[in-house]
Amino acid sequence: NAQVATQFTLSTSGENTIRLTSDAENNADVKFANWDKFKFAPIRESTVSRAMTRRYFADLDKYTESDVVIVGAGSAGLSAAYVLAKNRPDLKIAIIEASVSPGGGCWLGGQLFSAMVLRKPANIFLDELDIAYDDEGDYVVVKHAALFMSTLMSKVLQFPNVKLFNATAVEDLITRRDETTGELRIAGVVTNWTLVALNHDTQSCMDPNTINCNIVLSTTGHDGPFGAFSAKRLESLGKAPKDVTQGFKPQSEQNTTATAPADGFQLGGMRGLDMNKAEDAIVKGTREVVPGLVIAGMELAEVDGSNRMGPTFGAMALSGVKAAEAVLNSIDH
Ligand code: AHZ
Repeated sequence: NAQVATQFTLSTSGENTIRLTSDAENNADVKFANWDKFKFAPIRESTVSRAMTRRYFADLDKYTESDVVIVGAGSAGLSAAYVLAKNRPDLKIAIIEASVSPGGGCWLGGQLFSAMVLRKPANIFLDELDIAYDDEGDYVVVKHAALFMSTLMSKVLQFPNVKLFNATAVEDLITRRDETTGELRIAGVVTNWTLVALNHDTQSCMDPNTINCNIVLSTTGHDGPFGAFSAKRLESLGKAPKDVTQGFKPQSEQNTTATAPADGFQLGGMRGLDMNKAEDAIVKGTREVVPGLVIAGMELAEVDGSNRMGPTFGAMALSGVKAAEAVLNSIDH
């Protein structure tokens, strides 16, 4: 008997039942619920308020000391969050996203087109997430960028050790100077509701909130109202990245003993579009830029002066994977 029956019970009365029966021989036989008798379970309004606020403030309390803070929930930040949360359930991972809707620039492939291109070997990450694609040889195509983003986001949000605080902007970094070495270290982030952060000019001072952590992973994309935030803060601190002073160079050409120029650090600034150069440079350049701060994704192009890649997304996923490695390396050593 090829009959398949699915039953969704909407109330315990047994009357409000949706029964969907598909019969291979007689096509679909759909029996609808008795909607006249339909009724939700009762609730008091304050119960809804408490259900939300109690959990939110418990999360704020819990994550105010985090192991990792990820700034920006775009493709790079969420890819890193996935790898970190999956491999290290012992870590508390807070994701701070300025927008109400997380996902960054990864809801469309490019312009207004749905399909999303990733160059190999980034398909390995799609396999890990169980996302289907067309294999076109050197590259693969996911039928809709939103399929990639929604799958990634849904997996990240299900990890018990991850909390996403959206509609919240990082507006500064917590910095500490090591008393013996004099070295500057990033020790957390300064946050505010995004709507407040956008209105500092129109309101009297509204002080921010803070989160301390062992390491910040900044993935705020390229320059914009909030974007490239940590890179710009580093510049204002006159703080040179650890490996390069200006412009991305292949590892072999990097002067690892380079120090900040006397007049401070200048951002490289994102350069013009070159898919072949850009994606390799972002993945290779992903690193702990200064102690306590890993930068990944397109924000790195602002630091290193590397090219933009436009609508190919493999580098965002794999930069996230490499960033997770850099975060763990920093935490464990
Ligand atoms: O809202 C931003 C977005 O979701 C968020 N964000 C930016 N500044 C923030 C701040 N505090 C909290 N100060 C902040 N959140 O960071 C997210 C960045 O996502 P994204 O998709 O823009 O960056 P990405 O590096 O993950 O991916 C970039 C993909 C590319 S490449 C490219 C090009 O070459 O032109 N364009 C895009 C969008």
